[in-house]
Amino acid sequence: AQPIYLADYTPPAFWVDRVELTFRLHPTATRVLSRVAFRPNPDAPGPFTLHGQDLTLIRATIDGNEVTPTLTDDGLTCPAPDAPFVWEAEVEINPEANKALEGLYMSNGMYCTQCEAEGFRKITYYPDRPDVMAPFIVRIESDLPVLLSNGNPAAAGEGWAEWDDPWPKPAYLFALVAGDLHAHRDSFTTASGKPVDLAIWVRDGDQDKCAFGMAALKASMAWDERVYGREYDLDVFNIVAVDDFNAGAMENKGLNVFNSAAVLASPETATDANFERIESIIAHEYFHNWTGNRITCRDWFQLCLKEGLTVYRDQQFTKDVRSEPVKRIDDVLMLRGAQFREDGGPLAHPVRPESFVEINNFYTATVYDKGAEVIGMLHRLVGDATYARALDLYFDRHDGQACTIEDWLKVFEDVSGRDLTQFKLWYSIAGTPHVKVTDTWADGSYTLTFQQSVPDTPGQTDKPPMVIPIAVGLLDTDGTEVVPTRVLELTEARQNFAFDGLATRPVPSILRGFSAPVILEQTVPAEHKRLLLAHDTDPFNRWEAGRALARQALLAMLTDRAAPDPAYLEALQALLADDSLDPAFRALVLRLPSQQDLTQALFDAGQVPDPLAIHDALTAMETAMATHLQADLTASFDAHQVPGPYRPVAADAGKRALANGALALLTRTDAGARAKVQYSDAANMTQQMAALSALQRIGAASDALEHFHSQWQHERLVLDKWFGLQSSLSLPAEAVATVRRLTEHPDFTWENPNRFRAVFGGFSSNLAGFHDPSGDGYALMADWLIRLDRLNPMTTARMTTAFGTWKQYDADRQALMRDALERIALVPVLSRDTKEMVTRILA
Ligand code: HT7
Ligand code: ZN
Repeated sequence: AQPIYLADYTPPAFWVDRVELTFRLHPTATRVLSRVAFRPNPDAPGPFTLHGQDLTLIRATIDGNEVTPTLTDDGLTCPAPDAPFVWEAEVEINPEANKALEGLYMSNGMYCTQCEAEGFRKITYYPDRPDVMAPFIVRIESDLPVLLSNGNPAAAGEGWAEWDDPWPKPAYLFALVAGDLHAHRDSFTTASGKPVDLAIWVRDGDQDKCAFGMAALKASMAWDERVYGREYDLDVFNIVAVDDFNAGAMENKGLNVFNSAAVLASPETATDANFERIESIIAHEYFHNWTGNRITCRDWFQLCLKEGLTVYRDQQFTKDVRSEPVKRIDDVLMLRGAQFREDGGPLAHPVRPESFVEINNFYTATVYDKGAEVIGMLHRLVGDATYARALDLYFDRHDGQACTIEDWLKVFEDVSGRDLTQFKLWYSIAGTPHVKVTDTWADGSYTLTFQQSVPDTPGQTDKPPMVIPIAVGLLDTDGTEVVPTRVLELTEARQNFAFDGLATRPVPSILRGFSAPVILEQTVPAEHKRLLLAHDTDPFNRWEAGRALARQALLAMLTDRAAPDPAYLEALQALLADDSLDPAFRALVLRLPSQQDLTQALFDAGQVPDPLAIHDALTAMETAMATHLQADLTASFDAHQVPGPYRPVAADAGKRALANGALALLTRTDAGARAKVQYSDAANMTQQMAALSALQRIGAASDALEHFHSQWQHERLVLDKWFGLQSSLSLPAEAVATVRRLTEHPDFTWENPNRFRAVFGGFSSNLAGFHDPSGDGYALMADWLIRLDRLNPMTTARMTTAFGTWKQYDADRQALMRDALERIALVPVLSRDTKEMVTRILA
């Protein structure tokens, strides 16, 4: 398949004024009748072509006259009038055979669609590109009791329903759902007094898992009014939970479709982390109504326009309704764990890519999370008031349009008066910038010198300096802040910033709040790190100092066979006991860097990471923590038990996180005694899973696992946890055999993406297991990716990223991983999605 280039964009040759669709639903032979009013685009004359894939064309007419289109590789073409005309077509599709879960498919007897990015072309012939926007009228004919589509309900009768979506939208936002579904209903009145009927539609038996999602939806609607001045614009807002889904959720206009795992929650079946994730995904999809739906993307290269902004908005929401510092730390952990890894390897690409073979492969951490960071930097650079004015202008100027990053930045230029030419590099330059900082002290003047550089990435070398906002504060050696946070703006390869009038040489706190997505290189003496951990007024850098101490101690264990650093353990002790600190924050400080973090740290230091040694160092450090901090951990564990009925609120979740962090450590030295008690007493899934994980990490979970399976065998989302926990936390020597055994389990319904991801996503995060020196882990993963690719290319392609870091390892492992990748690449009928990914990874 040939790449598509941003530079080759041309506007559509025909606009669409109105779409009418009729669906005669049938599991294997659904008929789709379309009636589309086209109008030639005088600015871009060209042939009349429509996208289409896996469709059987029954008949087509133009202005009522039968036509015989020429079928092409990706659709059809047909002579058409040079004036407005009506195209009508009837096609047949087979939803039951659709296991790729794009277009119209079936999941547990229910019909459901997924059209982003290019799934609508699997439903009917249409200009399936985001810059073609039109109002849709949809009629659904089926005996199923619930028939849903976008927009407002228009009419309904026995065996049919009609929906009218007045807001022009691209085809990727189309949705249809039909099934035997049950509604959890509520309502919301918008700021201007307009009532909106809300419903979450679920399978029978799931009705008791909707209340939290509904509350999150109402909170999101209120927040978008209060913070961004954005009201909802239809009479209804429907959410549907579906079990078979390739991602988290989809923002179809007025009819969001959610992976069950991203909306259903009860205290018994979902953990605190699940609740928080559900809240943020509901917010994210809801916020898309303005940033994505009302204003959409001109083409798929502009994906970050809607995704970066919407992630930024959902992050702001979570900061507001939970804890700002904790959310920032969580987001940075995610960013470094996924995006920095992507940016530093063969899959690196700019926030706005310039070419792709398969757009589904570009729904990445770079587009989403670095895209959000870029907006955060813009916000920081222009300030709150200007950001708010820019967003107002963006909504005013571009409502109803399909836009580009140029449109977005122009709004900021117009409002702020700034020239954003250099800032725009963030959208086109791949790779994480490195910022090296040194300092000097002379005659009462303290100078920070910054040097920035961006490493080479596939297809990009010799990169120019970027605009990098660096938030800095200064402390004295007693830990008192002597210069509060100031944002320094780097624009050159090397730059000095002087601070005068200081009595003594200060201790700098640099990149406060993680003010830019960069790798900061600085040599900080351990005593300064301890000072910052104890006293920095910036909570992010306080956590960061603890993190740096942990990393340093672990690297010393790995490279110099050092013992766990007692000074680090002492610093933790003081923090654990500091009840003025949010328990959720203390839980984060207690968490050690992951196996992935240490792999990357060793690789960056020019060493070859050994997954088993990393696993053992982490275990040894945890054991040392359990031994040296036993009294403090026990006190923390006891003091942060949450009595009474479970509530999924941040305050309680933070206490549970700290108690369960302590539990995981204490389990290292008590043979699982505490965890076993907690497991049998657990009254909610957070406590149950925390105990089970602690036991699994010391290889003592077999009885509890058996019990858990029999308790939860009928709850598919909980069973995913049972699979995921074993594949991700099995001890290195047992991991491959465990995963093989899991794939042979009768409940391993591998065509379901959640189940497949639970097993193989979990396995790929278990680095010491996946990278078993035999290569059996790689071979097992490759076998299953090859098998899944025949059914579901999108999920397969995403999971090939497990091999993305192959060049970081020793020669033997590299050879084994390369073999596995080449074996995938050589499959004769490999999907375009997976082919593109393995080719890029191998390059
Ligand atoms: N805009 C959506 C992205 C998406 C997707 C969702 C479900 C299945 C396939 C998908 N492909 C792309 C989700 C979001 O970012 O909100
Ligand atoms: Zn999104």
